[in-house]
Amino acid sequence: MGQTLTEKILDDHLVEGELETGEEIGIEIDQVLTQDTTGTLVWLQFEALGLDEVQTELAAQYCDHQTYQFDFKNTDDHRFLRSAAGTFGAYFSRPGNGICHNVHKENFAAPGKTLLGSDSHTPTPGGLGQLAIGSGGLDVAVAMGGGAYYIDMPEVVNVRLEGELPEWATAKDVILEMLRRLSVKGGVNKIFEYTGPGVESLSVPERTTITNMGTELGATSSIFPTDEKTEDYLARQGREDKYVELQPDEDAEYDDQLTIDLSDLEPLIAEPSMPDNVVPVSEVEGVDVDQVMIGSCTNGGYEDILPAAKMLEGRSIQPDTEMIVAPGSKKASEMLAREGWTAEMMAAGVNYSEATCGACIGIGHVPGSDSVSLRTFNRNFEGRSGIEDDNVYLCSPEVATAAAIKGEIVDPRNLAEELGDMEAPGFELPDAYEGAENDIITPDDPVDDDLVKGPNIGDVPLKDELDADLEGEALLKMEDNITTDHIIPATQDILMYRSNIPKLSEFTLSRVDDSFAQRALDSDGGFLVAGENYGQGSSREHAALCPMYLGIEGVLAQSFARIHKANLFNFGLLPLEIDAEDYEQIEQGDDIEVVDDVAEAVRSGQEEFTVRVNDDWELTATLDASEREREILADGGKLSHTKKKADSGSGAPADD
Ligand code: MIC
Ligand code: SF4
Repeated sequence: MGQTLTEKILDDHLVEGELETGEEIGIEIDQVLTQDTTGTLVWLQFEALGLDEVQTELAAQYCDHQTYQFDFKNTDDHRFLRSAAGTFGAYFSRPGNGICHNVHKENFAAPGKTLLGSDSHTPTPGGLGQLAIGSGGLDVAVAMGGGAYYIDMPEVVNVRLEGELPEWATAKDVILEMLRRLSVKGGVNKIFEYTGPGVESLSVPERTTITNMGTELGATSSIFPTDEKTEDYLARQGREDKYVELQPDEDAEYDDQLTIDLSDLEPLIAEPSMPDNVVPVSEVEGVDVDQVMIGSCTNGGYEDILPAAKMLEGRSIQPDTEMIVAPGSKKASEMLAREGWTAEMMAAGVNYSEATCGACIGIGHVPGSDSVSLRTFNRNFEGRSGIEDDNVYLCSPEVATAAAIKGEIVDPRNLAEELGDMEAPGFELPDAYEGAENDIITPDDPVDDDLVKGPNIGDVPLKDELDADLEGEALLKMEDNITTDHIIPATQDILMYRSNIPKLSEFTLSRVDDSFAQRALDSDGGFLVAGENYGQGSSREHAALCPMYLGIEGVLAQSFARIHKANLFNFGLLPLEIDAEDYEQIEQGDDIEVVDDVAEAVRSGQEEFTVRVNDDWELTATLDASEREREILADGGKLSHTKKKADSGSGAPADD
């Protein structure tokens, strides 16, 4: 039987298990990436594991999320990260050099290689045939130390692309169409493999817009085959030697299949406040727009900003609409500046930002109260922009720019007709990706060779082994699709404590209930209760670590998002699945007791647990975990588990 492209790459990297859907597999990791807000913990954990040198082919540390350095704590984090990269042997991309996914794509992404990153949009280089996966930071630290990365073998879904995109429809509309059809839960434990005749009509940057935002489907990864377009793209970066031809076998068998005819697509938009609230732009025409932003790891490339610049040439944006362009990389910025496009955009009224994530997580350009913001980003979770009750729409650069020109949401096809002289800008690659050559410090030429820790950089807390008795109050009951942005928001006031867990924990779930952290500290243990898809969104392991620090013992949810569930294991919190009826019946404040000898049951492979509520009624909860995950959980998390194994001589720190 033939293999899918995913299976081929996994097969090449398999160190444990078999490629059978749902079975746990261990794979070797070739490249890792981390960024500033998850990276500090990655390196502190790397240090705590007693590791002293990066073992992967390549490791890259980016400083991209909080580059404005409003507070010395951010600057100290960046200095620590530079020192860690220098000390342990990673590339260091300086603050302001751009978003990790964009800079990685421009400099290091390689077809056929595996990439693990402590950021949920790590799958971006799937657009050029790399198998890239997002994970919690501790998994990245272990992989960087030479350990395997473990996942349940995902279902591989074939997305067959046919036809070609019509004018004004873009790659963003392809992924918005996927979200419209499948929802933010539709990709959990799946890898989307794009095939079919439509693939060759898409350039690599268009493909990476699709693979990047596959994360919003909850997918483990997304990947395209490679072809002349991939080779040409790498050649423009001066990296043609990295090209490898990769295709699925003709008789490959997929777990599922869907077809998108590109020629049927039209400009789409995700309405507030979920990326899957997708409708045709024509349905929401006329909504007044206060702010337009082009940028992010989804649509912040040179090739994404160029269409906006072309649309704006010789025109002005509306006086009551602000438009901000935040390029994804300094290279893109430098190229656009050298070609004169930056000046064109400025002349049209655009504010030009440094290359940063920034506004995507509410750092800068926070929308005004009761206002509408159109963004080319990938997430519009409520409050993520920095203000509660925000109205953030997600769309392509073309739709965003049309709104800035008109001052309201408009289908760009209608605007073009109205203006008479605005052509569809199309999609164009630069002849050569050149610029920002001075902003990556190589491991061969490091600036520092010793760790530099400012006063805000603390230690990583450890948890004790799992107890036999687990009981406590249901401290918070939450609905479906709770994001890690709800659990630990990433806005500036909070983000600066990413390396200071006691302080950061004070903000845990504050967006849901601001009395939660104190109530958790005051109680002796306790549980969280949630609906479906708990922990979707960002990979931030702080969303498990902070509840752990506050004494939370476990989470009872209808279902979990993949990365967050792995993080719960990594920090020793028991993730139990419950059914919809029991979820309805449990109330906040109820007493929860897991009846069995929990430590023993977890280690022995028990799947069903009896949970007694208020000493009054019982429910059955399920623990879906591999043997490895059970050991980690019972030992009090992955750090304790790995240390324990090393102390007992049963494995090198990096063995798991
Ligand atoms: C995000 O888009 O939410 C982030 C900020 O990039 C996160 C990482 C983080 O929380 O630092 C992610 O996607 O993993
Ligand atoms: Fe940065 Fe936003 Fe991309 Fe996350 S989604 S990496 S915050 S640009």
